[in-house]
Amino acid sequence: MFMRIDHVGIACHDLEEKIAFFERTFELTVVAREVNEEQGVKEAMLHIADGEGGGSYIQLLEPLGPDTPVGKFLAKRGEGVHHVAFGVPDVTRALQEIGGKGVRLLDEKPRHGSMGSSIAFLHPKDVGGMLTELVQAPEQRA
Ligand code: CMX
Ligand code: CO
Repeated sequence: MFMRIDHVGIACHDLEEKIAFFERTFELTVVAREVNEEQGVKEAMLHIADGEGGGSYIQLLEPLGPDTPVGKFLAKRGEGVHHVAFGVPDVTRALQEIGGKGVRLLDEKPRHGSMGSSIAFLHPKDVGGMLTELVQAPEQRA
């Protein structure tokens, strides 16, 4: 079902400061910056490697406000790993299969994600405390 780890999402207060840290410390490069109003975030993708079915990235996330998923997370837990995203060939199909196994879906249907991808989230309480994202890259076909 999972082809790779697409990205690890990291919540931060100051996106520009964290981008500078990751570039300087790990020699990573920002390949995309986006404001995603629907998810309530300003974000940057830093490229790590390319693999079968797509690349892998670090996703830095700054909330657009306190009453957003990442805003609430920061207030409660502070900066750190917010979610892990797995690459799947078909996110709609993966949602059906995973939902059928009793895991709560935060998205019944895919939403718009970074760089033209389709994404959906699974409830962290049903996945061992890990907020889990499914990602279908734009070039992937069922
Ligand atoms: N990782 C692990 N556990 C988490 C979590 C996270 N990121 N966010 C919340 N939780 C836990 C909380 O600790 C809480 O547990 P307790 O009841 O034991 O305290 C429980 O889940 C409920 O959390 P909450 O603080 O009451 O927050 P909400 O219910 O309002 O929302 C969640 C939680 C996961 C449903 C919501 O954040 C969500 O829908 N997330 C998906 C969308 C998202 O995160 N988008 C931003 C990223 C966009 C992108 O990657 O492109
Ligand atoms: Co993500």
